Amino acid sequence: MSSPKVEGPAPHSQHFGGVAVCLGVLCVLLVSAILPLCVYFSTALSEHNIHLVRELEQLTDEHISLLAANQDLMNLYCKLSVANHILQSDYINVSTENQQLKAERMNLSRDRDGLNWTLGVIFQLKNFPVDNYCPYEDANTKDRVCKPCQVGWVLFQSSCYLFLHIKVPFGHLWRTWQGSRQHCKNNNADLVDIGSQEEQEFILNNTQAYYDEDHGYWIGLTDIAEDGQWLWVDGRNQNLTDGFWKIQPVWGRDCALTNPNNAPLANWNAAPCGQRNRWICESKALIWSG
Ligand SMILES: [Ca+2]
Repeated sequence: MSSPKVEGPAPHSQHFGGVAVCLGVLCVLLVSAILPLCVYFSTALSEHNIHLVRELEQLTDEHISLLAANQDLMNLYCKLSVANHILQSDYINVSTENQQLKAERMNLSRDRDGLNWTLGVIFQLKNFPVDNYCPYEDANTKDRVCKPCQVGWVLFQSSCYLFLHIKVPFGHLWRTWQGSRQHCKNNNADLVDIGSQEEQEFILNNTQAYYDEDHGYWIGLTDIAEDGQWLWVDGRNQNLTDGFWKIQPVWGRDCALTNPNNAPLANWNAAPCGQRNRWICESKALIWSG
């Protein structure tokens, strides 16, 4: 009889055992490799997370600060808007006041110029006829109101005129050129000086033909000092080709008169200075506003 034969492990079982051991070793190796990595990454993630939390806290703080700053800026903007509105209102008020002050300044300048004019007129007078220029407005209160011209005189531009056809209707009161001039001087005036077409036309509108066509109204123009040299009473030269002559003056006729019988702009005649005529006085207006 044969004894039972003891058999060793089967070849494929030995093979699996080896594989299992290898796998086990491999697992151990893997675990030993992964574990540090897990620890590492876990630590890293934790640190990163902490860092992010801090950044978040900083950003939150900054956000709160920015919100506060924004609120401050909004408040400041509101205050500045109110201040701007007030300034605009003030600017409009100041501009209006400025316009009013400019207007007042213009009025004051005009008043000053007018007063200087009046003073200049008064200073030229030997005696100021206050009753003629500034009659009582109210006899009870004795308040005076000054007028540009004396009573009976006519204002035109910056002058006053006295046409003597009113006060001397009769021939025996007509005067020579010198006598007429003296009458004007006695009234703080002089014979009229005609310096413009407007003045010439004004003169003609206030005179009238009388007696005959040789008679007119003496004006302040003569060549009595030097024949042919026609001068106004203020010494100003009058060219024979200018002015409003009807015809060229001839020798022996040394004083000029304006003649209502002639055309308005071909109007002046020369006449003997001793001829008696009506006359026209002119003086500066006492009040003149320019
Ligand atoms: Ca004049």
